[in-house]
Amino acid sequence: METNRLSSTLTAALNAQMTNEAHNSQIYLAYAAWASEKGYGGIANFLFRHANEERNHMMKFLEYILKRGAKVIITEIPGSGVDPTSVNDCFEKVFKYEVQNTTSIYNIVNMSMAEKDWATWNFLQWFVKEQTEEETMAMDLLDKIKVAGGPDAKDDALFALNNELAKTPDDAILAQDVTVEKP
Ligand code: OFO
Repeated sequence: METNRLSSTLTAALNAQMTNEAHNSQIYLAYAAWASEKGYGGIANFLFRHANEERNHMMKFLEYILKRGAKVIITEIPGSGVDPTSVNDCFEKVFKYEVQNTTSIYNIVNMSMAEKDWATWNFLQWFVKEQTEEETMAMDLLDKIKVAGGPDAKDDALFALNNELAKTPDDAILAQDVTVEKP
């Protein structure tokens, strides 16, 4: 008896997204190692934690494909590309990759809607929210580096930023969580 509840199109798209999440994890991992090598332990810690988050996202896609009775296909994970040239470049790249990932998630949302596969549509809403959070996190990073001097940030400003990021919470605050008391 056929128990697969995913179309072949969505199976391919969800498998590809599973690999995208693994790829993003590799990128955070590489940037964390780069930051650590440069002596930015706090920034490295922040990026290592995000590498784990992306790995968790990969697992969610894997589990969803399995739970819907479809085939998980594990492929090669692309490399992380070239190292950042500076902290500013690192944060700009993080933002760029997060936006790319959002676009990719939105494409699968569109596909699930076209197929009226509401289970997949519903599953993906968690990621829509997560990507909003991660884009906010990346924008916050860019704001912080901008205040520190952007591409011209001096060592003392980078030192302060490094210390701050070691303690920065993993989750950004979303607009829908804001109240008058807690703006
Ligand atoms: Fe998987 O959340 Fe970012 O990319």
